[in-house]
Amino acid sequence: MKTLKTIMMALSLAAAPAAVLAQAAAPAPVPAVTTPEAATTPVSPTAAATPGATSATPDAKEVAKANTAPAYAKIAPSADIGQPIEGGFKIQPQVTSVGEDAQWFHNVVLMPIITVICIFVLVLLIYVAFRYRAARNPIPSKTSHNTLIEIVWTLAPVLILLVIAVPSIQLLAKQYAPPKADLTVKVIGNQWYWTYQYPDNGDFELVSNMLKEGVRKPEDGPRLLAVDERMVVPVGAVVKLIVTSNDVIHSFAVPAFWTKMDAVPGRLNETGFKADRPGVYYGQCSELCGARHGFMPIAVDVVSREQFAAWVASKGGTMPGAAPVANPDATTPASPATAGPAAPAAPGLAAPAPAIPATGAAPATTSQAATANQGSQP
Ligand SMILES: [Cu+2]
Repeated sequence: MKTLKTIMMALSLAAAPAAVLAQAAAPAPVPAVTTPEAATTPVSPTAAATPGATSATPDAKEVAKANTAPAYAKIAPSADIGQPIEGGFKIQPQVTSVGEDAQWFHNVVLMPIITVICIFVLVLLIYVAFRYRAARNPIPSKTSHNTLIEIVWTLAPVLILLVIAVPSIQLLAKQYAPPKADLTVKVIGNQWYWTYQYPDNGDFELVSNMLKEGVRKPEDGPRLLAVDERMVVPVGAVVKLIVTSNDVIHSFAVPAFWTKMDAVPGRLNETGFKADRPGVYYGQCSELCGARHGFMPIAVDVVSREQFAAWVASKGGTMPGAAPVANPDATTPASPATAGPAAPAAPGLAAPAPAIPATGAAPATTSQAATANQGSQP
């Protein structure tokens, strides 16, 4: 037995340096990481800004530039919503109905109950420590049973838990049974940036990197939260998020939506939200994922349906059912973009404008690593 123990200890000691080396190797130095990641970043249909893609379809892009699509302008963030505030310690203002319910549950049910219980227990402790101290109470009571008080201290917590359980289970049910989605966005975590795919809109893809200081402008958002490519969704639309990862476990979290979902390699997780108020909403990766975990923020633009359609067009995507539904004057010739794979029509998300690849092609932001913003900003 002793021999076995010795062998096990020797083995674990021998393995320790190897384990340390393996861990040290994982977070590779930043400069070295840049190039391989740039190479491994998946090439997207909208990667027209990269040199290779541009040369592949020069004609289509020229035609697109000649067309007049409604321009999409990034909306400016406002300090009172969708981002942390200086000295703030409360839950961010919620803009989804699930978030509002959760906030109500926290503020109206949980916090008062916790506060009352904590104060009650504290007062009891202070009273007992003072009243029954040795100097004041030299002969202690030998009472060991009291039926009434035992019933009370068993029933009271049970009742409190029941009061909490009802709204809690209702909230869980609401979170996990969302209404039918109007729009699906596939969210992919990468070390250390996010990619967003829009399968309902021609399956284009965005690569979203944090904007470094010096590149970031005030209208991009706060430091460490501003990104070059924001996810854009229409206001009031039920958005289904399919969340996964390319490398390690990340977590997609936007506090103002009450949305948080792990991005696990090889697995598709689903969550969603329906934002009821336009604006820019920031979040962060919420699963420790490596050296630059703190530098892969999330920014979501919630915009009107018209703006969303314009944005989709600016990315070379299409709106589902755009041609038959949204364009009453059918004289408009079919644009090259409408020849894309037809996605199932989402009711209420029809485009108000013909789906035409936009003029304002995105700057070359799609093939960079998380650390790079070189040349990506005008
Ligand atoms: Cu991460």
